[in-house]
This record gives sequence, C-alpha cells and structure tokens, in this order.
Amino acid sequence: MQARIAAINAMEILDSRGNPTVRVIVRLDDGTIAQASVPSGASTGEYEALELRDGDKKRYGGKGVLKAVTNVNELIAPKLKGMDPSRQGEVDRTMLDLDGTADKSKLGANAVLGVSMAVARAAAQSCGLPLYAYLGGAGARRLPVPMMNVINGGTHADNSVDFQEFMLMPHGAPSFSESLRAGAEVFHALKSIIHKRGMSTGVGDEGGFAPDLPNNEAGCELIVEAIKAAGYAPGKDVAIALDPATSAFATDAGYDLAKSKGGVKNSAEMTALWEKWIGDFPIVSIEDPLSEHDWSGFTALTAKLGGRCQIVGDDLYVTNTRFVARGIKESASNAVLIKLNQIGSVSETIETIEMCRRAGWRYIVSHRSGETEDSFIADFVVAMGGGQIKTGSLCRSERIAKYNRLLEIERELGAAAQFESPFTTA
Ligand code: 2PG
Ligand code: MG
Repeated sequence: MQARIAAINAMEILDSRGNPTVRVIVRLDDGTIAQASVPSGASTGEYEALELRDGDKKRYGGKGVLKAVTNVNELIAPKLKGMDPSRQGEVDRTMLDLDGTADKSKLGANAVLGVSMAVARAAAQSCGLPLYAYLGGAGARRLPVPMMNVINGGTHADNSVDFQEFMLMPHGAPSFSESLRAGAEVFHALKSIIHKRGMSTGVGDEGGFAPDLPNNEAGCELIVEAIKAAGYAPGKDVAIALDPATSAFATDAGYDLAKSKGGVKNSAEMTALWEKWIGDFPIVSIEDPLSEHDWSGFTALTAKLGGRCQIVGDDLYVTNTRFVARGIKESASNAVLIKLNQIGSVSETIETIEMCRRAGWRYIVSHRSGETEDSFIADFVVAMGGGQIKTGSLCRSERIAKYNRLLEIERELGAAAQFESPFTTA
C-alpha cells in the first residue's frame, strides 16, 4: 500500500451508559481520515486486558480516560507515524512492544484497541474497500445469525433476575434481514405481553426489557410466548440463547441466586438446572453457564450437554489464545465469545478466531454492554465468517447501529450474501 500513517489523535467521548471512552482518529498521507470508538464491559472477565481509567474522582467518578488519550497522542502516535496502515500485524505488534506488559496496562487496552481499529478502517478506506471486504477478502459474504438480548438481568439491570441475558436467535429465517424482522416482531410482542401483565417495560443496559420476574425461568416462558404471539415457531424459527454470566454471582459458597432469592447452588446443581432448561425451552446456546474459575465444571458440563447445546466461554477465555488453548485441551466448551476489547487489538482477536477454526469450534463476535455508535463489529463478523453475532436488543441506537450496518452489507453483497443457521447445518 502506498499511503502511510500521517497522524493519530485520540479524544474522550461518552459511551451508551454515559461513561467516558476512547475515540481514535487516524489520518493517512493520502488524505484518508478514519475513526473508531472503543466499547466497555460491566460484567468483565478477571483476565481481560486492562481498560485504563484515570481514577481521578473529581472527573466522571474516576472513570475518565484522559491518560489513555494522552498515551495515544504522545506515545503511540509518534511510533506509528510513517507506517503502512495495511500492515495490521506490524502496527499492532509495535504497540504491544511499546506497552511491554501482558495485559496492556501501560498504554491501556482502550488506547491500543482504538488505534488498532481506526488503522484497519483507514487502510480499508484508502484502498476503496468496505471494511468487511478489506479484513475478510473476496470470500467474506456470510451474514451472522443475531443473538438479540431482549430480557436483561444480572449486573445489566436493577431487577429480580439473576441471569444477565435472555436472547432471541431467529436462526430459521432465509436471510439476515428476515431474521432481523423476526427478532423485532418478537421484541414488540414481548413488550405487549410484559405491559399486559402490569410489569415494567423499561429497558436495561443492552436495550432488553428488565421486568421484575417471579423467577428466572419466567424469562424463557415470556420469550416462548412472545415468539408464538408474533407468529413464529419456537425453536424452529426463533430459538433462545442465554448468557447467565455466572461469574458475576459466583461466591465462595457457590452460585448465589440472590436477586431472585433462588438460593445457592454448586456447580453440579447449576449444570442440572441448565439440563432441565434445555429440556423445557428451545435453548440452542448457553454462554458462561458456570464461572470463569470453574474449569472442571465446564468440562463436565460440556461432556453432558455439549451435544445438545452450544456451550460458549466468555469470561472463561477473555478472547485470549492462552485460555482458549486450555479450553480446547480440556474440552471446556465448544464455542468462544469474541470481544475485541477483552484482548485489545484487531490482530490478536483474529489469532483467537483462527485458533477456534483450527479446533472446529464456533465463535460469536460480540458487543459490550457499554457501546458507542461505532459499528466495527458488524463488518468484523462478516469478515471473520463465523455466522453469529451478539449485539443486543432491538432498540437503542448503539445496538441498532450494528444491525443497520449488517443490512447495508447484506444489500451490498446482493445475491452473494449467505445466511444459514449454525445449528441446523452442524
Ligand atoms: C457479556 C457482555 C456483553 P459486558 O457478558 O457477554 O453482553 O457483557 O460487556 O458487561 O461484559
Ligand atoms: Mg458474557
């Protein structure tokens, strides 16, 4: 590539929760200007790369990101100036060397990732390619089946539900746009049902409803009812995916279902709960069914349920090849959640995906609960071809931005666009 990196600038912006995050603007010497914004999680895995926050209680309660911004402007920018933006691996490696820590704690993973994504986008723009085609090549044409988080609980909502995410997966649709339509129709049917029952239709962090439910199962029951009310067949047209995010309520005593007053369960009891739920509801995928420290529990659970259900590791792996390699060795799951900011650069995220592919594992590209209007992951999921994305509910523009970008990509691909259920073809 002819163009070279001419300037890199960062600024502090706000995310969907009103917390500061990093935006990076990259300018190339051919006049190209591209930017990227970094998301932020709430139920974070213990071994995620470090999100650098200022800690100055006088600004944003300590959550400011001015140090990360300064690190981009003063440390990273001078190092990358003059580099070829299409050499993504070299750009990312230069930042990793400059940082020198295992968890990017010197520069901040938010600083490094913002630059990494903005450089990829600038390179794509400079060579006149859409981001998905630049990152994925001419073969990138698979649109993902969405996991749509329509009932929020756990740390994402102030309600009586222990489990963080109850998601729709409209996997029986013939195309992405029809899948999105099914999801939106079920979402609105769900709203009417919740409203009729006299419960709150206010939404949680990812735009899903957050009612106080009598128990956790009621989340699945409501969704099945809504799928039927919208005219779809539960399981066949629209299935359920869960992310209970159990690390968030794992205590020394066990899994404490405190929000629903459901008592404390050990690993085997939680596994039995999931087995029952898989039998009772059309569940095709469960993420973090056990805590990130319960490796042996994960292996036992996958041996028992992995043939009937996709078992996804999120906090367990934190998009890090070190942990995914262990998971593959110990058959701890059969799929991995992929979040760019857990590891902190585009190239390392791709390495993790390559490891999944080699093992024959599925991978799901995911948003964070704190998001921005940046739709990078929509292009990224098509580029990587894994066929599954988790990007929130059917309301709130930071979630919808990703769906709308996928609609654009589908339109642009035209007849070449591919959409298939990962569950019926496996
Ligand atoms: C998760 C995510 C995204 P957070 O647990 O999978 O839904 O939540 O970004 O808060 O970690
Ligand atoms: Mg998760």
